[in-house]
Amino acid sequence: MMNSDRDNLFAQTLADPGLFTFNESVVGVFPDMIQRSVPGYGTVIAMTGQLAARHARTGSCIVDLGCSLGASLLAAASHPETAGCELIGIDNSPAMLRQCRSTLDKALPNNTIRLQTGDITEQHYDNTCVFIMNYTLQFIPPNRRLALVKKLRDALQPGDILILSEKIELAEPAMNARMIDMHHDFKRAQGYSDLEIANKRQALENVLIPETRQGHIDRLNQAGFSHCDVWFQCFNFASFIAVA
Ligand code: GEK
Repeated sequence: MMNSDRDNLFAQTLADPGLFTFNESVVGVFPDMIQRSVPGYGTVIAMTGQLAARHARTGSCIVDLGCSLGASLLAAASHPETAGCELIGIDNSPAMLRQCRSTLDKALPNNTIRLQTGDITEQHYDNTCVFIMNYTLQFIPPNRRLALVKKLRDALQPGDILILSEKIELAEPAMNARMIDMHHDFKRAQGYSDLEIANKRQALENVLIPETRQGHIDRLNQAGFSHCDVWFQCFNFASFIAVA
């Protein structure tokens, strides 16, 4: 794991909880926060690198959408098969990308990874073999998700892939409630207090909008992907592979 301050952003009762944003204070604790909040995160990032390596095509791009501090880019770059590809990270938080640049340069001096500040729904994409979108589509307004996924599909050749990881909702309400409880148990076991868990939940309300596994699979098919399935799930966090 990258070095990181401990996340205690939600440890106090919040007078004005506001909406969750990816600002400087989040950036400082981000690696600790995501590791202790997303069950299976380390596995997903490592396997993302492996999947990117298997699908790397020389002369094309591997693009990480919502790259945050570049964990997936580093995982991809650690495989020699990706050396013939251009690695690109896109994020709309300038604070996040500043820290990402310094993290990447420390870990991989002389790297040629390109970082772009911008909204992933507004970019033009082409000549890509692997799109990585780990825990980012959930922050895009639902009515803009299909257009984005279609754009990604159109920039891929048959056999190329999209790796998509998301917090999901379970179709059956009782099972959904159980999964949420299991996730909260995980966070408690990671040292978060009940107050922190409740505050974070409130801050993410209407900001992080999860969908069901089937909802994601239907959209991927509708966007023109030929095959898709879940390759990893831990509680209510799932990772999909969609093959163009
Ligand atoms: C990881 N993938 O470590 N355009 C660009 N970036 C965006 C947008 C947008 N419209 N909306 C949100 N972001 C990373 C983790 S974090 C997930 C991804 C989380 C960015 C936002 O700035 C943040 O860096 C990232 O998407 C989501 O595997 O914090 O739960």
